[in-house]
Amino acid sequence: MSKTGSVTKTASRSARGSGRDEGRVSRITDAYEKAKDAYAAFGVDTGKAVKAALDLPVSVQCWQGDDVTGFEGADGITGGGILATGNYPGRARNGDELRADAEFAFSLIPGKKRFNLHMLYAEPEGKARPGRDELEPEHFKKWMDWSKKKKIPLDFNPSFFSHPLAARGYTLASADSAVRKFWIRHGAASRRIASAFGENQGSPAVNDIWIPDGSKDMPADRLSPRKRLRDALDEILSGSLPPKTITDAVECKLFGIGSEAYVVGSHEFYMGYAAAKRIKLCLDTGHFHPTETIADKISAMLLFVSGLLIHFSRGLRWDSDHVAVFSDEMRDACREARRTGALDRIDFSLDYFDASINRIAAWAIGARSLRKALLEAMLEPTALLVDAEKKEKYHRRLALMEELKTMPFGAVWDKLCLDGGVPPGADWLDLVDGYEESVLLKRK
Ligand code: RNT
Ligand code: ZN
Repeated sequence: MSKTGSVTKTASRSARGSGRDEGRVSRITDAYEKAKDAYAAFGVDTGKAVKAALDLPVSVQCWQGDDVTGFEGADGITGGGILATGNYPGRARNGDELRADAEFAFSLIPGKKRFNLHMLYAEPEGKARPGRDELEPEHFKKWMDWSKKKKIPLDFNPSFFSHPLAARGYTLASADSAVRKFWIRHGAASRRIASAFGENQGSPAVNDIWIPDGSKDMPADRLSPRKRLRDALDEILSGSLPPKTITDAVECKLFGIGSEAYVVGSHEFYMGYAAAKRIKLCLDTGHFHPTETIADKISAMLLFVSGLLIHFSRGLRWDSDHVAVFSDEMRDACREARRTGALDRIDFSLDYFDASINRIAAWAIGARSLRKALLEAMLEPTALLVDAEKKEKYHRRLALMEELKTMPFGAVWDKLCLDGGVPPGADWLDLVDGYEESVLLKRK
């Protein structure tokens, strides 16, 4: 490349990337002012909506940064139905790289962020690595220090997969009591670590229990594993920890790789369990039948569980973990979440892992999409819709819903990006290219 070419490229990168190019900013501001009037005609205050959307925390999943590998020396070997496919260069290989990548990704994602860790990402000192049932908060000291310094609260997950004791397909529901007890100790340890995160950050860390247990083919006994899972969960959750430090959640699933015929922790199982225990239920958008979406479940479940954790993912044929996008499902779920008026009981998070594209872009695509969907939800003139409904003017309700789809939403989104201090539009892509060149491609 010629010298001039490279200089021009760099200059345009930084101007577009920063979003501070004056012409660009004033074009965005002009478009926003017009959009503001258009929304005001429906009684919507765009300024308030932008602020409210920026204020909702989005929990970003650490595992997109390294293909759910973790730091146990597994080197890309996963199991228990967790399978990242693809071979894009630049995977984070240790905690420092993962933290650096996450920080860079955060600079592209507007609004409040949290970071979601798994037990696999412990960084114990010394040679002998403690077993997964022996891990303690001290093994996450680097994460906690980073979290405090960067003001990024942490969430957590026990890891019931990619482990020899998960190889037979059953963990907490295992008929082998030694296996089951190991995983019960693991689950209990994860809660103590999450609670330490909560203490450190001054707000609860969500600890989400998902297990892969299930059967490839039709089981003859569906009940016994479910009884064992119920009892194991009871044991794990019996440890009393200050509620201001930890929020317990359980995650259901329809099927996984190797558990096509039967999943112990199915939707009905955890729906019942979370309701009985008054804990949070995790709804992962990739964990239901292909035409089944989660939006309608939100208001139903909120009546019976303490709250919801939503994992935004994207099911595609056999996979439940494609990068989340601004889909009808995501938009419907965010709208429904807001309409319930219970946003304080709902945690928004991302759960996918794609190793075939730039991993930082994967983070940014999902998180920006989710923030967009939250903004769109905040911009809805819900009172108008409800009013039409109350008056049984259903044509009016439907017509308004249709009109709202073509509002100048993009202009408000760009303004949100500026207010959130991140690049508007597609400007962030050049920054990703720069980071790929200078950091990711140097990793061998
Ligand atoms: C798996 C669940 C679970 C995991 C993460 C890594 O199907 O969705 O949430 O994806 O914990
Ligand atoms: Zn999930």
